[in-house]
Amino acid sequence: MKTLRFILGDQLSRSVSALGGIDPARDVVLMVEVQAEATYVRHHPQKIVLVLSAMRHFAESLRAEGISVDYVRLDAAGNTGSFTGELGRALDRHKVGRIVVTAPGEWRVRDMMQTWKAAFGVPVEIRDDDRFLCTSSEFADWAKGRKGFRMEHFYRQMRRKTGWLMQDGQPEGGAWNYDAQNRKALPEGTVPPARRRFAPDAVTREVMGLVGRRFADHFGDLQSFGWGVTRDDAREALRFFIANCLPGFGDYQDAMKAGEDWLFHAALSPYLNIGLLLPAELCRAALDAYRQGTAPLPAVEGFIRQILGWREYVRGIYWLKMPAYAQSNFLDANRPLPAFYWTAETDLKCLREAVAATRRNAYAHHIQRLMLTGNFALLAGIAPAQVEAWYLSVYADAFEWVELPNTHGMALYADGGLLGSKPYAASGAYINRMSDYCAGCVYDPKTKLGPKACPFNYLYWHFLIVNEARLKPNPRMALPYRTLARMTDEHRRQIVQAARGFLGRLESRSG
Ligand code: FAD
Ligand code: DLZ
Ligand code: SF4
Repeated sequence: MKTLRFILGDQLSRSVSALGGIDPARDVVLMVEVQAEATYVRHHPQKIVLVLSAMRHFAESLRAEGISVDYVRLDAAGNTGSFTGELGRALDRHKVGRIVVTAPGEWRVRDMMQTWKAAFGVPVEIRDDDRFLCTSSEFADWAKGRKGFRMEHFYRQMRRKTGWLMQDGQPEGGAWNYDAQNRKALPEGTVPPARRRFAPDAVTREVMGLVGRRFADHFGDLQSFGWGVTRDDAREALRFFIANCLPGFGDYQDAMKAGEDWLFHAALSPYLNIGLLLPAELCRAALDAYRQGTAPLPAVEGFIRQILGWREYVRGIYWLKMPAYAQSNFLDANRPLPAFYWTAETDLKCLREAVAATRRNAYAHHIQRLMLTGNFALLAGIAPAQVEAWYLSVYADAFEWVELPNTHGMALYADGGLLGSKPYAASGAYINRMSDYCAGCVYDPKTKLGPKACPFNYLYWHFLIVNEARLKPNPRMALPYRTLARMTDEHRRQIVQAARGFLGRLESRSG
């Protein structure tokens, strides 16, 4: 039976299930560039270029194998602009007995796919996405009957299942976790490895022209595009990371430094999330480095934890809890997103750096996302849906299955502790300890009140005050609430006054 195999822009793996059993002599692969996918949130131009250029290269690699690919460009005549519209047009071009797809990464698209059989009168086979290390049903089994979910418990089960960094049923080195050794600030004079970037080829340059014309009003620089767009590029980026960055990954995982956009991070998430790399190959490459003695155990364990643990865990939560998950707002946060998230115009230097890096690269490393833009949105009580729309649009690696749990659960605690055990709330002291931003800031991280006071300081205590009823019962919040209890009423009043003044000024500049 002739089959139409519809491949989406984040399914660019030769091993993707929709291509399983393909008959090149008979079947057709459909790939479509559509306006709706670039605008359901206004994606950073670099993300659009990455996806479209990688799609074009992937289509060429299939054609080189002798597979017939029906590829619709964004500017093709008659392009309807949506997956459903383009599938309908493709079915007019090809008489097929069935459609095969791989389950998408977003709830929104899953809903769409479920309408196709009735809309087109052709059977639609939705295959599992088996590019992950844990299936959704395996995750549901793990979650069944548990009162609370903790990444650590899930991660240990995944270590046992894969046998990675395990010896005789015990964790390699005797510990599951080397986080205590992995929290160093960057010592003065340490120079992170210069990052390997990829010069745009002719295909990418053509896409850049198209994106520049169509999406000129989207947030983000386009000309600094330097992402790889093929599997070969992505593998080269992986080799570079393993050789040059992995040895320092553990030590400086939580560090931040002005002007250093990548530090020792992998910058591989965009490739993983569109399918140019697979999670198992990243973990195996790190394990090889450990065995060969080129990377220490805390770094390798820390890296594998992010992929085998966090990445799989957030995906599990997403499919287990959606669509209700996105609706919760445990802290009743409802302020509008401040304008500086789009402009970088703020006198808080740490936030200015994080937003500017985001604009430059469509990338910010995890601690910038969690402890700067995320922490600020948490402390300032910004409405989760607005923060989530921002994260989904500004990063090259942003797809809802991974963005939403990280933002809604980890950064904003909007799920009331389903994903993490306590809010990642921090004052200026934390940022000062882990970065060099404060030295160049108009505010002072050691000052608690007054015009020089770091806003993170009074916002932190204000956050604890206004959320006391919700957060005080949490045993993991006992320490800060004991400190709060020792404050005089007058001190509390001054904190509230300072925070309200700051938030009022912020709100008048929201956008
Ligand atoms: P590294 O720090 O080098 O980590 C290695 C790999 O581990 C990453 O490539 C990534 O695939 C995986 N990883 C690490 N942490 C996480 C995590 N918390 N969740 C899932 N995977 C993880 N990641 C995305 O891929 N897409 C997103 O849209 C996204 N949104 C986020 C939003 C917020 C508010 C926060 C706090 C985190 C978000 N993350 C997201 C997780 C994490 O910040 C990025 O995966 C990471 O910064 C990617 O850069 P890297 O490849 O240099 O990662
Ligand atoms: C992100 C994105 C963009 C910008 N454009 C396209 C596109 O034109 N065609 C396509 O197939 N996929 C695109 N994508 C990725 C999709 O948004 C992604 O596949 C869905 O969100 C499902 O996760
Ligand atoms: Fe950020 Fe406060 Fe430090 Fe300024 S003083 S860089 S606002 S933490």
